[in-house]
Amino acid sequence: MSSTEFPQIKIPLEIPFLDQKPGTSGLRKSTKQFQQRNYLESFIEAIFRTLPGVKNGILVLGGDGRYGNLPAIDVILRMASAHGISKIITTKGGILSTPAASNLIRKTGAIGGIILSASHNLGGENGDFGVKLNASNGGPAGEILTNQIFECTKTLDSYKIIKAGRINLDKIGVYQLGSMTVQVIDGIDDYISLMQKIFDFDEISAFLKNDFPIVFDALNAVTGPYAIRLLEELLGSPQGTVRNSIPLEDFGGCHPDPNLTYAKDLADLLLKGDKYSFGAACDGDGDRNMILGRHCFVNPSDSLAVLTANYNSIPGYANGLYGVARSMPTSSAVDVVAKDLGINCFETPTGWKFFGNLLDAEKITFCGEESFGTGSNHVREKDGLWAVLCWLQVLAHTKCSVSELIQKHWQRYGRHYYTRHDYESIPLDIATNLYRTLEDRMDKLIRTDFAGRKITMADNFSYLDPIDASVTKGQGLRIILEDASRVVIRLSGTGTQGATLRVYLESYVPSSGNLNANPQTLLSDLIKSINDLAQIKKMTGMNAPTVIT
Ligand code: VG1
Ligand code: CO
Repeated sequence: MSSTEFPQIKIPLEIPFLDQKPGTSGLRKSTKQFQQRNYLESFIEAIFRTLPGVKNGILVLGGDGRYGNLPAIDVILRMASAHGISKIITTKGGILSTPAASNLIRKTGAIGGIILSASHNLGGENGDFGVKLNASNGGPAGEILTNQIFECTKTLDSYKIIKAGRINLDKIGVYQLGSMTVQVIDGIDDYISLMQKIFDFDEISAFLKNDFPIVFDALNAVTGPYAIRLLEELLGSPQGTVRNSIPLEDFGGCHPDPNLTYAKDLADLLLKGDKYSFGAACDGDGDRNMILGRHCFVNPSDSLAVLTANYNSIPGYANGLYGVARSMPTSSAVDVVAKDLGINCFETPTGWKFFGNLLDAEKITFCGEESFGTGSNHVREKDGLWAVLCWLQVLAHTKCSVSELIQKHWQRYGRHYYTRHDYESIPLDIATNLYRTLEDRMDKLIRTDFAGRKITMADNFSYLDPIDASVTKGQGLRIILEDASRVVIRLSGTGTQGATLRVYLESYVPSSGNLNANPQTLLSDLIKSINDLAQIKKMTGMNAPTVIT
């Protein structure tokens, strides 16, 4: 095909203001904002001008199926061609989970990937949309690159695109767009074969068939087709095991955030009913996971600790772990296991990109965040279905129920009681004022009383990356007490309505203590004290958090 069939045009740009939050590996905004003229194009132009290797490079492209995905893919394909990308690998229907995209980038030697998703935020015309950029290691673009892209958005005056008809993504095949090849692949296969390398499917399958009924809720988001293939077709669970399995543009109204509030139907099935022994859900783009057992919720911080303690049940890791890492607000449950195993445990700021260097340098094998994120060195993103398979493998290998496994864990290591309180949609000025006021007081808090104990440390968390020696400051206010209890306060970087304040609370009870208290009760003195100290109720006018985990 001659290039005259695809004339390249340069469109002058009135730059919309892209108020990308510093440090985020993409742009996440309301769908309405993305519909503004030139909004998507500006950000994509900045990416193509900044990302190394664009000329003649391979790029992976896909999304979680939410409203706006297909038109965005069309624009990005035509802009990629105009910028000299040699090949785009995309998928049938544009459906590609974040961990599957990470795998594809690594497998194909791509210069990176663009994932269209606002992750766990609502979708649809009244929901959110997002563009996430991943680098050539398969992980979220790091601070340096994202800051360069943001700088670039400020000076754009035009963008490049070719004129061409829309490629039909319903069919697998190879297409030509100007000088660029578009390869439409199935998108599921590569991920499934990666899982088959890590797990013993026969062992899991035999275990499930022996009276261990499971249920998975894809919340009408990206994981449905992956979960059907894995759980129903390969592991032999009955049809219907995967609920809400078809990715829909508005997620069928589901809020694709796998927690006790937004995945309530699933939670009720497990916590109140007796039909299932195991339940799980993933978020919009498939990188988060929630694990439930019969009458039992697995806190994500505990999940990381339990998987670390049982790593040798999983064939892909049976040779040992390099080390582990957790984000700062994640509970210290995994630290205790790491110590017992004699491996390093790193503490990073919130956000998966901070694990990238540690994974690349083979300092860690497992990592996780309290926000329902668990993953390993198999890709450079957190991976929801991988975590589900890890749990099933460990249960199959140890022949335990979820609650038995958790109880045994606490009996051995003690329990890190943990909760997170989210206050959503606070007016920005109020949230900033609350945070700044507390921040200003941090120095003076040391050695004062808090919940009947002395504060031994109070600071704003700063991270020195052990690999590239970069320093990231201002990652959350933490108050540490003499008994190692912790309270952490952060402002969310992913919310799109006003500000979200997150309060994280943790207290350790040794194995000789009460291991089965209600976390809200056990942590009530910390909850009250931080409310008093930061004046959360008074300043926000909210009597209770929006979400309690
Ligand atoms: C939240 C979580 C954080 C996670 C991030 C992206 O960020 O707390 O742990 O890495 O979402 O997850 P914040 O800044 O809102 O607290 V996802 O599923 O959007 O890739
Ligand atoms: Co996500």
